[in-house]
Amino acid sequence: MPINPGADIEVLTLDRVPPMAQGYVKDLRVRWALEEAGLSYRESFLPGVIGGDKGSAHLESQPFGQVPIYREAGLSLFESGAILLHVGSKDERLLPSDELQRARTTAWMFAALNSVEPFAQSLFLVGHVSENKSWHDDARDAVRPFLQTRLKQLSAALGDREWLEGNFTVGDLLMVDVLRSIAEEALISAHPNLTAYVERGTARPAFRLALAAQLDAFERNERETA
Ligand SMILES: N[C@@H](CCC(=O)N[C@@H](CS)C(=O)NCC(=O)O)C(=O)O
Repeated sequence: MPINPGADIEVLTLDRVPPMAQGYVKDLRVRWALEEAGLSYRESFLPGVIGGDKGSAHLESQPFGQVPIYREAGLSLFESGAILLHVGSKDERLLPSDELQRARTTAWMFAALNSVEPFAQSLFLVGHVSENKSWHDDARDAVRPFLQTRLKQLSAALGDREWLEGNFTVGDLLMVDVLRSIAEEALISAHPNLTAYVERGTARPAFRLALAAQLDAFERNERETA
């Protein structure tokens, strides 16, 4: 339901990415939150490759030349965390209106973005840039323990709860999206409660719709420019 070319909310993403990144571009988080909230949005696509130079219009909206970008009635936002705080503020199921619960939810958002994602991305980046180098395995071996420690700590913090704080919130949405992007499956499967947590998150209808929308868009863009 939420994709609607006439919607006020606009989500901008790259028009194409390599196959291995499809399904993992961070506009997915925004699409997922909008689906959870039942808010309609339209999609727009920016030219450019990951890591490549971006045009000045793109840099004006996102100083680092990245996506997602979110627009709505005079507001232009970058950084997926900031966008999810904004979308969450429209639906108290995603970001509780109770002050204390909202503060705890926000802490988990920062935890996902600041305490877990940097290690997940380092492992990916190191693996990627060292792909054809003799030090590939050594580089990954050096980074992996940091992520393993974080996952062990997260697993202990989650325990046998369904979600991080009572009900599903944008804190869970971000954490699940970070965890599902970890390239080495074994790191997650070492913790059955994290495996189950990611499965619960990605089984949500809103996640399924968001993923399908992102994959459809890349397929459509490729077909149109073929
Ligand atoms: N901290 C940013 C990271 C966004 C990000 O990593 N975007 C990637 C796609 S998933 C991107 O746009 N890469 C293009 C580039 O860096 O050139 C956020 O959470 O919004």
